[in-house]
Parts: sequence; structure tokens; C-alpha cells
Amino acid sequence: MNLRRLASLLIPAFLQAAPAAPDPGNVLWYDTPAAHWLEALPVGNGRMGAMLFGGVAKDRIQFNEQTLVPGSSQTKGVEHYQPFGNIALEFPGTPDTTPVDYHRELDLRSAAARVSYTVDGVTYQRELVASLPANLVAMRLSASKPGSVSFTVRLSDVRKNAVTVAKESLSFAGKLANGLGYAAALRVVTDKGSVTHTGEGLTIQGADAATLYLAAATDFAPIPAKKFRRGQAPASVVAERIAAAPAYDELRAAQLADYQTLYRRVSLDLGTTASSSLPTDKRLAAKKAGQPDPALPTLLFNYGRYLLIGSSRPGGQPANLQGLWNDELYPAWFCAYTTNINVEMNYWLAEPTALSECHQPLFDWIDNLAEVQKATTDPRIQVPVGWVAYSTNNQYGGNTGWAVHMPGSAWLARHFWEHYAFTGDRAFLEKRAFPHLRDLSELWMSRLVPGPDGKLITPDGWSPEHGPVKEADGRIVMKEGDRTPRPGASYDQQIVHDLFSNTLSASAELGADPAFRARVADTREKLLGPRIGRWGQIMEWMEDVDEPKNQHRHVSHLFALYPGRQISADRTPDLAAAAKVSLQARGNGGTGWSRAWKIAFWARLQDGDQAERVLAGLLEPVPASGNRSGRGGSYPNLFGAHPPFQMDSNFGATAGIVEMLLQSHDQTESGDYVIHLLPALPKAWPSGSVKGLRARGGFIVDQEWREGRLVSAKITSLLGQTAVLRYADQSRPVTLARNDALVFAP
Ligand code: FUC
Repeated sequence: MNLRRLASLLIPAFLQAAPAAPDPGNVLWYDTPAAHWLEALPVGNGRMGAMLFGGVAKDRIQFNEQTLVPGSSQTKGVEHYQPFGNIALEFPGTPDTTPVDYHRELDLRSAAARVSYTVDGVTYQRELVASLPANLVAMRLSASKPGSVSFTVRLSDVRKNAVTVAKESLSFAGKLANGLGYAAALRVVTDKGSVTHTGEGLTIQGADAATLYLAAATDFAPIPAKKFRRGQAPASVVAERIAAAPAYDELRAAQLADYQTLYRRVSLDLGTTASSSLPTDKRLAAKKAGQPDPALPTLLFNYGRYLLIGSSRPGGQPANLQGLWNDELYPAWFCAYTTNINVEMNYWLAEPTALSECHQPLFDWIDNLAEVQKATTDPRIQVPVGWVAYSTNNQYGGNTGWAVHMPGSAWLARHFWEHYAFTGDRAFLEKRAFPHLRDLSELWMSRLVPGPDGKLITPDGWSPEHGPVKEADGRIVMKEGDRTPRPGASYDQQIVHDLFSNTLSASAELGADPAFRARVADTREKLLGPRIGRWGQIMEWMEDVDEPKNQHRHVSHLFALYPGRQISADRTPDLAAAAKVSLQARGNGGTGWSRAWKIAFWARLQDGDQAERVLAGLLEPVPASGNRSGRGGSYPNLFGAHPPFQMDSNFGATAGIVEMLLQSHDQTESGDYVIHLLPALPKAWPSGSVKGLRARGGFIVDQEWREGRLVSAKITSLLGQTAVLRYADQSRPVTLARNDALVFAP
């Protein structure tokens, strides 16, 4: 029971203080149950995910496990990531109306989804959590009056396999068409009361409290080079797991210790306003109506971190297109990994928001993908060195029927470099990052050809996912989905440039083969670089055919601005000005991820107000039901709308907010990172603080500002590297020993 409830029972109403509104930067909350999945609230442990609807007479918990992935690449192509099952709860004798004190919340600080309400003077509470230490989802049901917890619980498989009902547990098992075995099991433990089982489920009567433990597993194992290794039978895995479940308090303590180690590393405060205390769905509406609510971006920022911790933990799969939360048999784009923006965007926040560990599943997945792709029989992507990804991939390989994505592997490889740039992990650099960077640099050095003006170009580029096509009457029109090879397309050129830059940095750090380094440097020098076209824009293709009215969602020709570092507001002001022209033409709209990307672009252009405007667009409410047309925004549970739901915009928004507050991509001549404080602070966030963000070179950065000006910053060095600290037009060198800190006040 929380303090508010306890107080309501013990203290006369007239003496009770008004209940404190939930922390607006850390709690999503609602005064009605979820009617739709996009209103339900997610918990996740990096393996399993569950969505709590919070109904009163009936409740539903929909769940996933991230390895329920059918299909194998070279035969059937990528297939849809599967929903796992559902738990249905029924509370007999409870009216099917929403009690006046109904409250449903997701508390990001303690990683718990909760429901509470009062019926006939008894206050009922349910709390749903996902624990990685126990590898379980667990729910605690309690009531203010002893003996009042009574309900029935059923478990179901989405594919309708039979459920086995035992004394205090329910379970099912099945196989997907590709032979992947899966199983789920649920166990009930009560405090007093009774548990009886019927043919369909379990009935709990007169308990003081009850705990449900849910386990789900498959026999999926990573498959280097197509070898399908089976693990232990899933039915016995889940049976063991629920049998070994710790008491709820113990499970909660271990889960909190595990979760908060990551979550608490960063805190953000952008201030609050009157509308910050409204329920979350009403805050979205109020913001759209013009009510300022800076705590809403704070909540979105924190949510991105919560969702990454919930869907990407070491040893597991990387966050897919929906993290790991999915209730559809045929989710959009297979709910897989798309390499021309989406899966990379999922991980932009990992290093700067101190979730470096959550980046690990991506590296494992890339290593596996590289093995699968090296063994390919597809003649289009057989290469002498390195490897090539498809546009859409899963754990078995790629979707051979859609696009080959030549520079995709180079884009993925930049994640390895970034991990090193932030953490300084030399063993990782040497053993895992450099081999990819080296081989892919060799691949690209062998693929580049001289273009019309002698500069080196990629022979068959692409600017996802459109292109200028000549009509019969000679007019050039932009065609959606065009995949015609475009030699020298800016996207490919910029990614290759970035690959070479990352390879040069890595090679220099390792003191690796100077002759190789000289070849890479020489080739990078000869690459066709970003060019400014006829209306002042960055040219998207080698020919100056950009159309100023083209507002395509992809903004691939600005890769060099973000996540790349070839275009910089400070180092290459002319190109930055051209990037601004391109960005203005593309507009502030687009799909969720397109908007999220634009936040980061504007931040890199050091225009905080424009970044905030795009962010406001990302927070425009999108109804949970209804058609899937429209562009971008947030569902009631703050999941990002493509539409349909894609989680890349959640992750991308968090990364974009980081870029508004702290940047560290630029380097001095001598290679020191420039730690740029508050590079793009918008007027909408006049006062605030952010603690714990990370900068390249191994720094923890805390900042506090008032009336739009930095008050102080604390820089802690984890690696003892030198750097340059910059705020507005001031700069100073940072020479700190390992674990030393300095305080800077402008
Ligand atoms: C790319 C985008 C689409 C969508 C898909 C998952 O193909 O162009 O908009 O986000 O990925």
C-alpha cells in the first residue's frame, strides 16, 4: 500500500493533504484503463516485455519474448516477429465502470506499472514489473482489507496452443513453422486464501494478496553462419524459472538494484508548468493546444532510456522496430531491424545517456549478421572482403526481396567506434571494432571508382528510399521507393567518408599498420564530398536534381551532419548553411523517426528553438485507434507513431534532446574532443539541469542553467584524456587525471 492510500484510511478526510501529483518527468499516468494496446503501459527486462491494460472488472497483460522470431534468411526471407501470449484476469463482483479514484501509472524511476482504485471501500492495487535477475514478469495484487483479493486468471498462446492447468500454474508450449520451440508458464502464489483450478484457469479466493510469476522462453540461439543451435527445451526452462521465483519483495529488490544502476546515472530537469500535473494523455492535448509543459520532453527523454533498458540488455537481442513490445501477428516491416536509419537510431542514445551496456546486444547481432552475410549465396552481395547487409534484417539474415543496402554495414560499424569513443575500452576496439572498420574500409577502397570529375564515387549508391526518375516527357520527378543505382549518391559518399574517418581514428589509437592508414587517408581525401547545389542545398545525388518541394521522410544526404561528423557548424560553416537550406526545405514534419532525426540535425546546427519546434511536433497526440495515415507524433502511452507504432522515434527523441544539451563530436587538430555545453538550448527551457550525460573521451558532464545561461558545469574524467570545454564563445582546456573533476562557471 502506498502512503497516500494508507493516509486515506488512517487520517480523516478533512486532515488529509491534497495528494502529490506524480513526478511529471518520470511518471506516465491516466485516470482511465487502457482500451487499446497503444494506451497500455510497457514493462521489460531486456528479454520479456509486457503491457498492462489496467481494466477494473477484467484486466489484460499482453506479453512478448524477444527471440520468438520465425524465418531464415536465405530461404524464406525475414518473417514477422511474433507476439507471445496474454494473461486475462477477471474480478468477480466488480462493476464494469471506472471508479472515481482510478489511477494507472508507469513509474520510470522504479520500473513498475501500477493500477489502483476503490470499490465498496476497499482499495485494490496491482503492480507489474519485469525482472532481469529473475528473468520473470511478475504482478502483485493486493487490497486494503484482508481477504479481499479474489480473481480468476487465464493464460493464452496467441497461436492458440492448448493450455495446461496444474494446481497453481498454467502453461503452454508450441513450435513455429521454422521449428523454433517456445513455452510460457505462469504460477500463482497467494498470501492466505485459496487457489482452485478449473479446466481453463485458476481461481483465487479470499487472499490478502497474490503474486503472479510469468516466464516465457524459446530455444532460439544465435546462429553464426546459418547454424541453428538449439538450447534447452523451453517448457523445462520456464517451469524451472517459475519454480525458482523469489518472494515478490525479494524479486523487486533485486530488480530495482539491477534497473536503477542504469536508470539513475542520468537525471534531467527542464522545469514544470501547471499542465505538467495533468494525466499524460491530457498533457499531450494541452501541449498541442499551446500550453507549455517542459516536463513533457523530460518524460519523453526518460522514457527513451527506460525503453532501451527494457528491451536491450547484454546477452539478449537488440531492440527491434518496436523495442520488443508487439501484439500483432503481422507487425509492420516485420518488426525487424531496418539498417537505413531505424536500427541505428535505436542506439543513438545508448552511449551519451550512459547506457553503454545496453549497446552490447547490437554488437553481438552485428557480429552474427556479418557471419551470415559473409556466407551469402546472393551474387549481388558477395564481396572479397567485409560484408554487405540488406535493408531489412533479422537474427537469421536479410530480406532478399527488398533492397540490398551497400553502405549499411559501414553505418553499423560506426556504432563500434562510438562505443570506444565514449568508453575508451581498448580491448573492445582492438578485438571487435577494428576488424569491422578495417575490413569494411578495404571493401570500400576496392569498390570506389573515379567519377566524372575524377573524384572517387561509389558505383551504385542509393538515397533511401526515393530517387529522381525521368518521365517520358523529360521531367524529373521524385519516385517513392525508387531503387535505381545512383553512382555517387551523397548518402553512400558520406557513410564511406565516416567509415574512413572512424577507421583512421581507430587505427591511430591502436598504432596499427601505418601503410594501411595512409591508404585510407589518401582515399578519403579523393572522395567526392558534400556539394552545394543550385538552390543552396546539400545535393542529395551527384546531379543537381534536388526538388525544393520534396519533403521525403528520409534525410539521408544530411548523414554527415548527424550521426556523422563531416559537416560541422563550426568546422564547415558553408556546408552547415547548405544543410540548413536542405532541412528547411524538408520541413518539420515526417514520420516519427524522421522528426526525431531532425531534432538532432537542428541541434547540430546549434538552433535550439528549431529543434524544440520539431520535438513539439513529435509530441503531437495520435489516437490509439483508427487509421494509420498521418505523420509522426505520440500515442497515448507515448510510443512513437510512424504511424503505425515504431519505437525508433522514442529512442531518437532522447538522442536528439542530448544533442540539444551536450555535444562532443568535434575534435581539435590534435584530436581532443570538444565538449560543447548547452549547444542548442531552446528558449522554452529557460532553467534546468542535466546530470550524468557522457561525452566522448570518457567524461561525465553535469550542467545547470538559469534564464537561458549556463550557471555551472561539472566535468568528471573517467579516462584521464585531455579535451576542450566550450560554452558559447568561451573555451578552456581540460586536463584531468582519471576520476578527477572540475567545475566550470562561465
Ligand atoms: C524504412 C522507412 C520506413 C519505415 C521502415 C521500417 O524503410 O523508410 O518509413 O520506417 O524503414
